[in-house]
Amino acid sequence: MTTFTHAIVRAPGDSFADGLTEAGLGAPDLGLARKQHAAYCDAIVRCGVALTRLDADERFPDSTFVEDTAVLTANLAVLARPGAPSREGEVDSVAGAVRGFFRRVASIVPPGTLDGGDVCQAGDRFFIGLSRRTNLAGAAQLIALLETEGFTAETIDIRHSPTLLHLKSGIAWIGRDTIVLGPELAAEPALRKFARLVVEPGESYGANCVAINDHVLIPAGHDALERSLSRASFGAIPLDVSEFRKMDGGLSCLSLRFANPPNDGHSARV
Ligand code: CIR
Repeated sequence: MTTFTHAIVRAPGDSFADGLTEAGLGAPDLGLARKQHAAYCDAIVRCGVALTRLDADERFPDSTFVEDTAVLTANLAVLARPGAPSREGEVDSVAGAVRGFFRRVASIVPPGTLDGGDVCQAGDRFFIGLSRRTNLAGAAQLIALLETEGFTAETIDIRHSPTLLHLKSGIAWIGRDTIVLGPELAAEPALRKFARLVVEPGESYGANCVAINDHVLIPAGHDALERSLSRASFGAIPLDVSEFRKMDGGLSCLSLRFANPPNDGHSARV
């Protein structure tokens, strides 16, 4: 498992409630969302990660979900091209931060679309969700880029699932060859080789957890998941992300995590 040293985050702006959502859970409470975001940032710092905090951007209500704007690997950063037109412009300001860290920066280009939430790294393998946001062209571009770095990558089609917005809404790789899986992807053949913690049907939102160094951040109230992580010797940190859930987001979407990229001060676009 990569030891993460850095993460990029962006607190929700005043326009947060205008973002895209199909959750049907009501309008988010902005004050509470900001408190939950602050607690999330504190937890990441406790996991040993230094934060780059981007300014809130009122033009883009969903821009707190920074994970969707890029895919960060050891040496290569890929700027995504979000599939929702209202989110496309989010990439520019993240690109500035990413270029400060990475020597090799590439971009998904039209006709490709790709949301970072559809990209799950499992060691030297990547799984890329084909979703309502990520199309075949975007996935093919990312696969070609990842292969230049020695990774293997394959797609998982989630377009049949009415409940999964992104691949990582339904799976999380947490290290030690272990994947947390929601019921929607429990039978997915590409994931059979991993040790699997399948969340209970009532806790499917818990599949969007995120491993950061020695801890797994999980949504609060997912007690069965917390117990099964503990049985498998993973330490869980439960965090309340109720207001982000109302906007179809969760724990992984709120940060872009990476490890000591080798920037020699000469960022280049490839
Ligand atoms: C959206 O629909 O794009 C946002 N409201 C939620 C994005 C959540 N991102 C993620 O799961 N990676």
